[in-house]
Amino acid sequence: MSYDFLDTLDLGGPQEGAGIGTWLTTTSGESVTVNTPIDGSVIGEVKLASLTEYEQVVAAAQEAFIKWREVPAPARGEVIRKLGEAFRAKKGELGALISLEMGKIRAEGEGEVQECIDIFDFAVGLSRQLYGLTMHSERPKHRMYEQWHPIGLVGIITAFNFPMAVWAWNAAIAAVCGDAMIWKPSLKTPLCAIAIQKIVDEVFAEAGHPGVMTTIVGKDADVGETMINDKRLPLISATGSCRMGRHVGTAVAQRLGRSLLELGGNNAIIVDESADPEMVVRGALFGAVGTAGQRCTSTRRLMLHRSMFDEVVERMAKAYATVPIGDPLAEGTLMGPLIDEDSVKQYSAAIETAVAQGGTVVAGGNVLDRPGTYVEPTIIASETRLEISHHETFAPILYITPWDRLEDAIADQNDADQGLSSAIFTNNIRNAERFLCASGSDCGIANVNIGTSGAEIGGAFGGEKDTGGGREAGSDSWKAYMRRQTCTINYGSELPLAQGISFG
Ligand code: UN1
Repeated sequence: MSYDFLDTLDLGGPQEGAGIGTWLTTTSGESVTVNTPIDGSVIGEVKLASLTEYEQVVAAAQEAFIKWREVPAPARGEVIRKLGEAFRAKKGELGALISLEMGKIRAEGEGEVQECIDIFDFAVGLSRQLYGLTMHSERPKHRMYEQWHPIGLVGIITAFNFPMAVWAWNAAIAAVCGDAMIWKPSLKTPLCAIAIQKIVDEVFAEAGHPGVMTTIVGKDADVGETMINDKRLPLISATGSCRMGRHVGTAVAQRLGRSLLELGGNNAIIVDESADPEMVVRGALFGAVGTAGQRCTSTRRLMLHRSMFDEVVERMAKAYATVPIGDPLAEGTLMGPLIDEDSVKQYSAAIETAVAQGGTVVAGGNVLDRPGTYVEPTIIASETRLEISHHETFAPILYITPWDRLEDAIADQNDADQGLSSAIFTNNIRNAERFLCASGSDCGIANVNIGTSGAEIGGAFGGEKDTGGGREAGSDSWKAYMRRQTCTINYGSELPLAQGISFG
């Protein structure tokens, strides 16, 4: 297979004369082979960095930070605006590369690049809005305010499923905040990272600030471990499994660093008796089948009011049977492959367990007999909740159960280790508000008449409990990337003490 769009993206190896803004020759002697999940064929070989290169990258980022933090924030925003333009110019090619390396369909690949562009735009505006509060001092002729300064070097660790957008959420915000950063992408999707870094290199070299955004392709065991334990990186922003997040969070806490964690989800949609069944089917289909169920926001559970159960299950099963599965780059495909064989094994094991626990497969359930890692999107129905539905399987498996009382449905939806995304489909305003109130959904994201996935960048993205508590992207998530300073100024000629203390 030839992939013409790769010609437009510069994915070549190191240049001569390593320095800031160039690619280093690696000394590890190891490399990772990149296979496309489309048919398993090899699409690249990427040399892995060792700790020697890690030191060089940190040194480059430190040097870049010293200069970058002095640049006025709106001028930093101007560089991000140019980065956004560069992404716009290559949106199709970058989207196709995501499909090729990760397996999501073209529309979703391009959607992910659009998500990068959106956060760049957001960051440009934000660069003029890094506001601090002012306070009234209790002392006469005193003034108090708080200001925000760049935190320093940010370590960004990302997963395979959003090989560009999650980097962009972090990188765009960190950059306008005045930080420099080191990105360690998933070893399953290093080509996406290289394509991005090549664009970044050009934009930042032209701006005179090479080294603000750097990438290191290395193993968790050496580069990853060193990053999370490195005091020179005051903030580690990590996206991935709950197991990974627990490890990262513990290591960073041990050195009293800051971590921003965006981990797994076990996201449910609740459907009440007033909901529009057509909207439910469309919302649940995108939520559960989109990205082949490999989003942290993917819909894992569909909880139907008993009066809706038969109708919605039947409609869902029909919709699932017609999902075109195949090459994610081909026109008309709705579901591409899973990322690798290991994911296929987990998919099969989860279905087997679900059936053993009393679940009925009402759609899908099979691995496709063809090259690549293709499976059928699967629905498993049961009268009561299956134990397996407490676990996040990164695959298109949807568990459906009926409910009679909204209270029970909300309690059941909250009965998950993770707390990322949640949704209710209803036309009943009382039920909607019941779901959104303090004793309703316990997740970081709660939607009404929208599925659990596909959040916009303008909101803060993340969740509670085992999801890790971090918030990335929009709203005031930028505060995680800066340090806060409270300043008190005495413009009088007396020295009154706070709390009215008289001292000597
Ligand atoms: C993820 O799966 O890690 O809300 C991120 C969504 C996307 C981001 C998902 N905007 O589904």
